[in-house]
Amino acid sequence: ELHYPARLNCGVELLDVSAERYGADRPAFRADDGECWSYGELRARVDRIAHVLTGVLGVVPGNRVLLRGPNSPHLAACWLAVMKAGAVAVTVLAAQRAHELRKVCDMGRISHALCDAGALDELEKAEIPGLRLTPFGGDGPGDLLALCESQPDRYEAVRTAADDVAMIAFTSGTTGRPKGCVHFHRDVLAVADTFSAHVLRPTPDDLFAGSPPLGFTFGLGGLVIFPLRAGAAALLGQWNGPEQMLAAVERHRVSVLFTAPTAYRGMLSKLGDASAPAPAGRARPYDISSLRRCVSAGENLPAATYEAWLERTGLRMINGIGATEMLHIFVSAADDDARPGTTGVAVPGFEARVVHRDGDGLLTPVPDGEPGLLAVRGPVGCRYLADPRQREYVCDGWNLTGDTYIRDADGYFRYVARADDMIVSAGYNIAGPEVEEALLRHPAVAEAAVVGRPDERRGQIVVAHVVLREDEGDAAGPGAVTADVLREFVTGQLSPYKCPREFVFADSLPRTPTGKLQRYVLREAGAA
Ligand code: 3SK
Repeated sequence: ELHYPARLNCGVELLDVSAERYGADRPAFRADDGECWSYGELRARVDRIAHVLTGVLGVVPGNRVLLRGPNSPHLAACWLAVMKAGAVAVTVLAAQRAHELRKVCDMGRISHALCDAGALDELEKAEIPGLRLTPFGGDGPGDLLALCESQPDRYEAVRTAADDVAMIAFTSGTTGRPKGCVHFHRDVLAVADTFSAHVLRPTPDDLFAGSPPLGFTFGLGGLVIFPLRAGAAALLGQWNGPEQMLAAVERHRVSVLFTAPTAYRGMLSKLGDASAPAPAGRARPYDISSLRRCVSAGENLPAATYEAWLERTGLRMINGIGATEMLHIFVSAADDDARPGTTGVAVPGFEARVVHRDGDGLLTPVPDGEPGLLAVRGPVGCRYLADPRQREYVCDGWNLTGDTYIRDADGYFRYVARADDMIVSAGYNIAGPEVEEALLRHPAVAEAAVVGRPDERRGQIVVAHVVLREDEGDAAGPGAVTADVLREFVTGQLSPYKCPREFVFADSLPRTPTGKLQRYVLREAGAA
């Protein structure tokens, strides 16, 4: 069990305590252009921002401060300064548009915003009444960094309580209806002291990098909280596509990578065979030998992707399931404990089980080997900001994540589907992800989404939306990969009733800004 003192400021713990423990000269944040801030330099920058927040912008403890921008050392420094000032960070995705920002500011009662100077447009367009907006990284006299110049480089952090609110993370999940998830100062440390400390096990020599934005708690944890708690460094930037990510790993010698299964598949398609010649446009193959930990979350990791990554890189991915409601990952496994095709076991500090929920909200355990709802409890949990959906998420002290899982007899959890992604066709229960996994084994298939479409006779029929890989499609000859080819391919692996009746070929699939598949968009389009 984790024990934290009653007074705890997670910004101080992540920065000042780590600087003291591991050395203020050690690297903390790196940027793609080669800039590197040590722990000591980061602390000075954060403390000056905290002075500006409280002394110039009038932020008081408990104020909610919106943070917006692409991943960068400056954005992460702003987040730490908000923590030290005892205010509440509401980090949003750079991809969010004016009407979405308006909603977040309204629901989150945001008083101040710190925004990357390159990402101001949508926030200005949103015209949020009473919002005090300060840009950073620009060149105006009102820019945060200009305001920092005259500030002292040490700041006495607010002595927050461990149970004071540190952040509100907004999620629209895969359904498009936003919810604000409230997390305390102790929660921020708890995710580092559970998943990161026991499963990831970073060292101070690690360099973390990855694609998830800091506005998604997968990114905030993986690229700020975990490296700082371990005295390690993070490379913070934006990489558009697999080639840029592979090049960044090679150039900076990244050792810990956080990204989603789709990105791992994208990188695999650019890595080719270990013995193959360099990809077009490169003198030699990517050298990613610095990698030692590859974390996959945000979506289910198909066994085929896990195995292909292992074969190509020699590395066993760390699969995990997390949720914005739970802040980070709570079921996972690494090294010899990893079992392909499963997500893993409850992370030390958490309990997980598979349950059935009756009409009164009572939970009963489901026997091993049978599907049911994943329920989890531990040091962090769901606290929605004034939302009746709280009662659906938290029942009897357990958090119901909305995922259907099977627990194997040995305690490993096997993903089936999001509970609302189950397809019922002619009385059969079909999990879309199982069919997607079968499709993804075909070399020409880059992405797949399998959903149900209403059908008079069968209730629903199985429809597969498929994106073909450009190169593989060409190799097979244009038009060679047809619905019949894929149907036969799936029937070779799964019972015929699971086989899609219809195939829709597309150039891309609808995804949330955090990269999750929006199956509901495909379902609604099919039902219309
Ligand atoms: O939502 C998710 O999938 C997730 C995964 C890992 C860590 C955090 C989150 C929110």
